Amino acid sequence: MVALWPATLPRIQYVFPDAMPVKWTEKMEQRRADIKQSFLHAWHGYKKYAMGQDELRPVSNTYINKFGGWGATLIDSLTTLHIMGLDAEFNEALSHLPRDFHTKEERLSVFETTIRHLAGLISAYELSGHRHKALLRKAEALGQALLPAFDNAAGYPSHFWDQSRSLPFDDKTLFAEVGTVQLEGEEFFMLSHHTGDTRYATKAQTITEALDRMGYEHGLNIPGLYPTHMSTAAGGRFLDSTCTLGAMGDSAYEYFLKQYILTEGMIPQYAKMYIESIDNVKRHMLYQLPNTPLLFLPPLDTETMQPGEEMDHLACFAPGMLAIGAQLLDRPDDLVVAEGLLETCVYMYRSSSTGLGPETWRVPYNVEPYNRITYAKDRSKSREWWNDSNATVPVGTSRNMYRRPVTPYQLEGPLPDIRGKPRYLGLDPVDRSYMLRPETLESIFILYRITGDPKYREYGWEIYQSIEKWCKTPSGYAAIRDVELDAYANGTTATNNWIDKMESFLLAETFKYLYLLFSPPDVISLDEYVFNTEAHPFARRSIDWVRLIFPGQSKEE
Ligand code: DMJ
Repeated sequence: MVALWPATLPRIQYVFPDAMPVKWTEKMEQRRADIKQSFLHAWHGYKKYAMGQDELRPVSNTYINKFGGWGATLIDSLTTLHIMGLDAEFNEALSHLPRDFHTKEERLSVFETTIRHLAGLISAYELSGHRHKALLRKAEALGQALLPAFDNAAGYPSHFWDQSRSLPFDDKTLFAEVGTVQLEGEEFFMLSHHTGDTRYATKAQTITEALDRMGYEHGLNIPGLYPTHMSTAAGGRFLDSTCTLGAMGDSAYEYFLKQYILTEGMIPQYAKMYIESIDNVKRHMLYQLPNTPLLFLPPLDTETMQPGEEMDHLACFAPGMLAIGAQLLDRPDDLVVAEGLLETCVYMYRSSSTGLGPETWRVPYNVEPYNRITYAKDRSKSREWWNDSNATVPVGTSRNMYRRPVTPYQLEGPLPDIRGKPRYLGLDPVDRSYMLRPETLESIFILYRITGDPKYREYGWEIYQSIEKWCKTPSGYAAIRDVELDAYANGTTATNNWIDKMESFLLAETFKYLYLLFSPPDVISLDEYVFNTEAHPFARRSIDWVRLIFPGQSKEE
């Protein structure tokens, strides 16, 4: 691991007790070991049937290329291999890195290539102590291959890029993709930092400046609530009015905050943009199911002010983001909201017959706009939503904010099962597939590290067991068609619920967050690292970010 340094921003993680009871520690270590074996199962299947290709197809034992054919899973797995201490596998993976980054694909996703490949390479370079220069050389080659995709009037990354003709697929892109390359701007910042070539950081900052200047004339109806579709033509205006923290919007908000962390608070602009967005998200987009702790974050049409009817799994990254922002920017209510949103995401897992969460679900018709005071009252009178009156699980813990002592070893045995119970009225899955997505586990990991509440480990463990039960194939892990398997008549089995698909984020994110959830809290501490949206950690460090991002200017100028 790279050398650590004292952060100047407020502490993020909970102060965990130095020693835990041996029995409890052993149990957590066993879980961590099991998760590592699961990751290895997927890695070995990929290695056997798909090494160097983008994705294993875990049912047919074939492969598919859809990210340039450069070995998306291989590159996306590097950081997890390293964190899990799988040195032989890590070194073997290095010998299979692509020779170059040329592709004949007409629709190369600039966003996916940046978050998976570019971030994967730079983060692996850092984690392995800067020893493997090939990782940095590859990252630079990839960075150079991607730069022309920003050559449009707006300076935004194209959505799809035709590399061989050096042409965009069309003149449209997505807010999540525009906003996210800022951190890949982190990658781009990091690339500039490691190579000394400031072009990457400048590209990223140009986008931040453009977003920061956006107003009504660009199609922005409410400050900080950016719609999803954007034009890459001059002016770079929005093409629709729907704002979401789910698909097509998600990681841009995440990156406002993470850029602030990466640059160690030296550039207040990022925090300002984050706060503006989150304040308006809470004001206009957040709902509570009355008398429950469940919160919802559906999309909003910022023109008609009509909320969407569904919430998607992708939005379940938001609790983790809000919790980190709460700690760093002294926003205690954001932690309350984070916990409430995560309860909803977890509820969708725990209430399904497979224990896995659907891709999308309906927001109940009787939700009410979030109100801090009503919500606090409802929370104080309701016990944990899954805790029956006769349940015996003591989950009394603390929130880091208030620094009460935590007693994780009191949590013995499984959480009460709620599967037999009817769901809250109207809270039903819509798209019932589970795509092996990480967002809920990501937030569970972050909330655990921030609150120290042991229930989060139990939530994570249940999800892991469900993945093992329903998704494991002889060569890897498959996405599944229906999290409500019982809905199938005629004895449908786990096997014919499988989809022949194993996205690289299973190895990059899902298993990594699970593994870290059961690791000691100083393993990739949130006070030392910031994750990109694909769970590749970058070491926080004290460098002259201002000079890097605004070349030619110094702090004094
Ligand atoms: C990942 O590639 C990243 O987490 C991205 O930000 C959103 N979608 C997938 C996982 O669901």
